[in-house]
Amino acid sequence: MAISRGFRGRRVTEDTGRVPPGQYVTKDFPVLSAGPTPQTRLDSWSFTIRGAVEEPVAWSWEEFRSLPRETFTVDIHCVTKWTKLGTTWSGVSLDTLLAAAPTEAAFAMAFADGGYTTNLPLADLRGGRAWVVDEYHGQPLDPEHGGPARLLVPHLYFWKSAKWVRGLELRSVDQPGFWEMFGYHNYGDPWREQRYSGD
Ligand SMILES: Nc1nc2c(c(=O)[nH]1)N[C@H]1C(S)=C(S)[C@@H](COP(=O)(O)O)O[C@H]1N2
Ligand SMILES: [Mo]
Repeated sequence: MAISRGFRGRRVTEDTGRVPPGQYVTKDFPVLSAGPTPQTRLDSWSFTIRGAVEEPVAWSWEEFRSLPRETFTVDIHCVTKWTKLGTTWSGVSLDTLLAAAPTEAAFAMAFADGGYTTNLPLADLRGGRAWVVDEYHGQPLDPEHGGPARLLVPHLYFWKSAKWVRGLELRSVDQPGFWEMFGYHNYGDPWREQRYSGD
């Protein structure tokens, strides 16, 4: 049987430097949700930064859409071992959002419609490494992939990229989010294979 070159996984080998240990490359975009896809009307959507801030700050959908935007291409890595290379997103940098909420806090809990949460060091949301995205490859983000807007933190495993994100609660003390409470690693660096607590 003839096997076409494209099916032998050469691409995986070529891109070895881009694929973290234990991951395989997929062209699909799997959907992984712990519950049903919430339906949030844009006129009742907001993104809020609250908690350890002087004043909570919130953006309506219109306000969010008028913030300075970035389009960027990154690789994403799911703890279930798929990696998707070269995904292009548009949205607002967390640097832009956090600039409106001066804080001494070192941690954030992202919260989302449907009740999902995930915890991150605030430092990982700064430095041009994290966004709230609402477009994928030039189209509005599909609800099943987190639309209208999701967190995107591509340098950590994809469970840290909360779909249907509605805000951040800033905290001086770190606490585990949804999957972190169920045994996922607290930090989740794919290059160090921090999949489960104890890794
Ligand atoms: N709100 C919410 N965000 C979530 C999840 C979820 O269940 N609910 N699953 C996480 C996990 S485990 C992964 S791998 C990615 C999957 O995103 P996708 O469905 O767009 O591939 O979303 C993350 N964000
Ligand atoms: Mo995941």
